Amino acid sequence: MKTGKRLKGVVISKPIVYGNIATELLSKKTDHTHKWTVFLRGPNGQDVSYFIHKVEFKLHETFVNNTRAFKTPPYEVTETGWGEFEIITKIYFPPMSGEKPISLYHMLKLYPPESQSQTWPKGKPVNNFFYDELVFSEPTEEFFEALTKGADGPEIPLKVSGTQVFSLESEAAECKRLEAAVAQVTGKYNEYKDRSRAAEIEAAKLRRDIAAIEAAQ
Ligand code: SLL
Repeated sequence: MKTGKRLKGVVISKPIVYGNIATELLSKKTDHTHKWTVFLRGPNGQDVSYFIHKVEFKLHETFVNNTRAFKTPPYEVTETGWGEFEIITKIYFPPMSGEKPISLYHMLKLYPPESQSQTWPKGKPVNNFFYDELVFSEPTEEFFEALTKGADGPEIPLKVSGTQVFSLESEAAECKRLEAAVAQVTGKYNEYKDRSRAAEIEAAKLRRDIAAIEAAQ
């Protein structure tokens, strides 16, 4: 029965990967310099259409028909062009979910990072994609059922392989890096706190000395 009733206190999140890959065109017949693909998919390359109704990519207005909509996967646009711009990816959920669409803002990258531009091998693809999670708070009963029943296989791969660069292993490694950074910052903070306390003590002592000298005059 379609009730639209929401499940109190339930939060469910779905991992996604979105972004673009670009390669330089080696033979340029027009002013187009790159071929690129912008996409939205599961981090394991898996189908995410069981909880998505439609995906819309809004390209720069210099493109013909610049809003490209897909009701079925793959959710991706491949184009050729000459410039970088922001792409808005709007994700629509099934009507029974009662969820508003979510917009993701992605900067299309065609060129390697500045620091690597001299050494970048010709024709090597430039990747610019991100891991994120769509969070559904108090989903409707029907949407909850779709979200939980549709998942097939692990949602996040255990290890990095090929183009699957987000994994539980890389997430754990990033946690370690963040913990090390926090420890380093805390260490520095304590070090500066000690130095600042010592300087305050020294300043107080100097103020007392000055007062004593002034009193003696
Ligand atoms: C820039 N602000 O100047 C950006 C705009 C637009 C890129 C980039 C169109 C391709 C076509 C195209 O690549 N536009 O003509 O179909 O860098």
